[in-house]
Amino acid sequence: MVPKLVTIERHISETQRKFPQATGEFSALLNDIALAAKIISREVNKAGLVDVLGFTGETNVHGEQVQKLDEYADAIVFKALDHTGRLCVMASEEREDIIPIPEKFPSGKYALLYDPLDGSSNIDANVSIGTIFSIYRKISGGERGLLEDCLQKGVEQVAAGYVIYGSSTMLVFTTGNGVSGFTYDPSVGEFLLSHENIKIPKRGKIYSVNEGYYDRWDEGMKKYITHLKQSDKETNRPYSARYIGSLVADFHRNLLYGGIFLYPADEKNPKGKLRLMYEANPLGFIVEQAGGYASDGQRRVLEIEPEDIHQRTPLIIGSHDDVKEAEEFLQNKR
Ligand code: P6P
Repeated sequence: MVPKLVTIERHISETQRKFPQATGEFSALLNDIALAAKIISREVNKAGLVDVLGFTGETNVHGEQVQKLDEYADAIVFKALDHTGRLCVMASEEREDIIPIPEKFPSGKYALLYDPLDGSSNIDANVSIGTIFSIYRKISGGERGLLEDCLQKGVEQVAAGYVIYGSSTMLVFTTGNGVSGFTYDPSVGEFLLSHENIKIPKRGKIYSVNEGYYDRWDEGMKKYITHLKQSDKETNRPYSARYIGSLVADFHRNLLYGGIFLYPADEKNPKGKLRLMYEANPLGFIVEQAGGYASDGQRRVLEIEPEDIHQRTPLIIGSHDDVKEAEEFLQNKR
């Protein structure tokens, strides 16, 4: 029997029949992103063989050493999307300011924010890394996009997704009608539907946090992690500790198996380490569409009013009941 071969185009056209507000624009935009993912995947998968490893000697806007693959992925995403006429503006983790669409190309209806290669410090160790993206509708007047098109609350996203470059390359995204996962088949050069309508278990038994920072945490965080380590048959405790140190990989495992990922505020990072606009918001949109929840410890991440495209936020994300329980500890209610 020939398996049902559902490509991204077919899946979106079938979805948009059920949800008329989804437009063909999404198909095209997500296919442009899929093209970038295919090219980045090729480079990531041969990184050990070709001289794309090693530092460029430059640092990015955050003062972090930039690996060649970071720059490469950033440029690939930009080049795959700059001429399509679907975007009015872009913003990238690798670039200080918003990225205008070149005048020679038409401007479109959407703004794209992206982290071209998250977890890139793990490249040399062959650990899974990822690309994360977030899409908003243009809200500013005039033809070309502006900063305000990029600085919208997470609840305003119209689509979000990530690519995980692991044992296989997967594209996981939502357009607000559930979460779908596509696995790349290099032999045909297509992403094929492999995980339809992903739902995260309401409660998991995995927790993901860098416990090396224990001494920097506040009391609520220390009590929560201690709580997870105590045995309790009813709530499946003790939980198992799983921490890859690559956000997309940790998030993806918890999305499929259930669990909670925490990168809280601490003495050294009062706003946490992760970025709101191109890490917390897109993953927050995805996890909520899958039945989970994302918080900064005090409130829903998607409700945070952004002030800067690179602003950081604490991120507690994963199974709904786990994140809600963590909030109780972090708000010192337990
Ligand atoms: P730490 C990778 O550098 C990253 O940005 C995320 O992918 C990951 O979740 C986090 O930082 C790991 O940070 O402080 O635990 O090494």
